[in-house]
Amino acid sequence: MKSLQDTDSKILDLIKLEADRQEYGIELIASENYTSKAVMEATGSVLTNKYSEGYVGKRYYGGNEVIDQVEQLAIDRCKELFGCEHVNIQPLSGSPANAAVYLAVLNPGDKVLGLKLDHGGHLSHGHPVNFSGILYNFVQYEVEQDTGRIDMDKVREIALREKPKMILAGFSAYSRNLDWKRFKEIADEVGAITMADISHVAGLIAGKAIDSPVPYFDIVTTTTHKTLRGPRGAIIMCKNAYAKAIDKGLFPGMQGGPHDHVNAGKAVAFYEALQPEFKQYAKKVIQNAKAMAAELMKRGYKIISDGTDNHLMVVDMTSKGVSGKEAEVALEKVGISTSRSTIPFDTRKPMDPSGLRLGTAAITTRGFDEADSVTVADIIDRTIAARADDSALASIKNEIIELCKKHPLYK
Ligand code: DSN
Repeated sequence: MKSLQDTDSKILDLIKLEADRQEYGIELIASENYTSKAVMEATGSVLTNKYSEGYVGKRYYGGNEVIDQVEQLAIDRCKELFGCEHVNIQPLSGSPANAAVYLAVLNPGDKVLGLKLDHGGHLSHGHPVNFSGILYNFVQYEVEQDTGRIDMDKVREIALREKPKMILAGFSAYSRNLDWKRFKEIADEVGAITMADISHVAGLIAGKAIDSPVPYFDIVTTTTHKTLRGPRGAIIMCKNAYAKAIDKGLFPGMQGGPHDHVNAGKAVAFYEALQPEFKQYAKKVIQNAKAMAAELMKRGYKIISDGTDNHLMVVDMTSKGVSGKEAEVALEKVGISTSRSTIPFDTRKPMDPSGLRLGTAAITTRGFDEADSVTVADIIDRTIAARADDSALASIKNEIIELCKKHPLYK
């Protein structure tokens, strides 16, 4: 068998270029992180060769005695990590996980409450262009214009009025903690199923830095590659009462063969997240985000909800006279990766919205502390101010390379 070096130098060179980009750039995309080499070894292993449709001990293919052990290990570790009753570790990613849940517990046309996309929700939480909004009757709740926060009394009002079959709590761009208990109380009042999508904050929950919906909610989905720092993929946790429906919804309902190499990577990530250092990591992610947000606000940047409780913040860049896209492009020139974002009640279009979403999961993994996070805020501010000055941007880029060298990643 030949290696990449022997067969495809083009792809090998591109991988090296991307490794350099990651090593010498500052990653502030809130949904990204750096996995360990151990996670990458598992995902790059021979497990990629196997077909194993079905579940542990009940496969539709032979030769699965090792895969069964891999999957069972991932399940056991996940249960220990999150304290869930049941988990399906096969979802390929976040949207398929959510789709499998809907398929398992809803009928097309059923009513669901979910947070609106431009208020911090996710496409798969009922946006009209997404399968979720096309197949199901999502009613969207919002954040308040003056506080940037979800008002739980309003969620209750909507729930009492709409009587949804399911209430979905979760986000991809909301920087405040959700009141899981209150969501559950409201759901109980109207007889709704509770579903949480903790994709963004799963690592913070696993590291016990913020509260978990697992004790309260019927179903909890999460991707595994954001703050949880595993391979790209997802899981669905649920109460035992939903286990059969969820497993059937995922396979054969939604997916075919699981990606066993990725599931092995998930098992490694769960093991890593069970170690005491991961608790420190989760705590530091939040400290770094708070430090960065405070510094940006000190410099006149408007942050939605005026700060953060988690790893992310959404900055209204129009407070500095630039759009989210202009800011993203300027920052990319100096080696800082960010993602433009709509802000609540945005008057601009999604391709060029008002906001910029920043997150500290990745920089914390490479060892940035609060002082470094303040430095990053300073660099962001100087980059935005110098966005038309190529020589100033070139010198900031060098500064960033030096900062990254102080915190080596894989090299
Ligand atoms: N694309 C992810 C994010 O950036 O939040 C969510 O799917």
